[in-house]
Amino acid sequence: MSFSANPNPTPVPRIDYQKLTPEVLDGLTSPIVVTGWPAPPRALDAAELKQWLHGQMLWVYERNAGDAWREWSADDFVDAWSAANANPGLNVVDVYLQDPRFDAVFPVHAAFDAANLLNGDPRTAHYRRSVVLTAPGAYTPMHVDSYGCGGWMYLISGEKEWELVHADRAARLWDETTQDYADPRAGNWPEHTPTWTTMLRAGEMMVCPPGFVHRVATPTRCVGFGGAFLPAGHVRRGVAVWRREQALGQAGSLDLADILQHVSANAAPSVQAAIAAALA
Ligand SMILES: O=C(O)CCC(=O)C(=O)O
Repeated sequence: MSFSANPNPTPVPRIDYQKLTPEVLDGLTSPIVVTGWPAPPRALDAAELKQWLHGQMLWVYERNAGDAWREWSADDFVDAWSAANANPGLNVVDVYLQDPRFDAVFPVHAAFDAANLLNGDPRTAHYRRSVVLTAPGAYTPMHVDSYGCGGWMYLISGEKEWELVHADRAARLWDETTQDYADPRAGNWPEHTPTWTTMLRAGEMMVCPPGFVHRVATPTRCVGFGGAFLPAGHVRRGVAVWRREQALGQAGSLDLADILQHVSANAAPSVQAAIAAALA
C-alpha cells in the first residue's frame, strides 16, 4: 500500500548539494531533497553515538507510551533505541545541540547559516542544528513546525518516508474538532489534497519550507541531523504561523516578534524591510 494520501502525489524535486544557496532557501516554493554530498558522514554505531552525545539530555517523543515527551540521558536513550526490540515510538527530532563539538560530525550547510534569521539572536541561534534518532516503526502525524520555521533533515543511516502539503493549504487541513491538523491515519483527511512525497534515504537531506504541513513514517532505524530555519523570503509566513499558534493558545514561549526585531538591528536593509513588513 502506498504511503501517500493522494493517488497522484508529486515526487519531491531533487537538487545537488552545490546548487543549495541562500537564494534557493529564500525562494522555496516546494520541498526539495538535497543530494550529492561531497563527504557524507559515515554511519555512527551505538558506542560512537554515546561518546558523541555524552552528557547531553534528549527530549524523546514516546508515541506508543501515551503520546508523552520524556527527558532521557543520551546514554540511556541510545541503549533503549538501539535494542533489537526497541519501542517503535521512540523518536528524537528537533533536539537542538548547542555545543560546538557537534559541528565536527556534521557541519551545517553554509546556505542555511547564511539565510537563517534565527542565527542572529542568542535565543534561537542553537536551532540551527539538531539530532535525529528514530526507532523503526515511528510515525509523526501531519503538523507544521513551531514558530512557522522551515526544517531540514539529513540522514546518515536509515530511511524516512515524507509527505508534504503546501503552506497555502494549511488552513484547509485544520480540524476544528481535534484542534489539530487532519491526518490520513486519523481518517479525517480531505480528499483531493495535492501532496509531495519521497522516501528520504541515507546521504540525502529533506528541506521542508516554512509553514508546509508534513508527516513522516520511519520504516528503518535512523540516525541523522536536522535544524530549523527562517529565511527573509519566508519571514512573513513564519510570523503569520506564529500569530495563529498564539491565537490557538499553542505557541511556545519564544517571542518571535522581539527576536526578529533584534535580528533586524544588524541585518541588511532588504532583510530589515522583510522583517518590518512581516511584523506590520
Ligand atoms: O522524523 C520524524 O518523525 C518527524 C520529523 C518532522 O516532521 C520534524 O522534525 O518536523
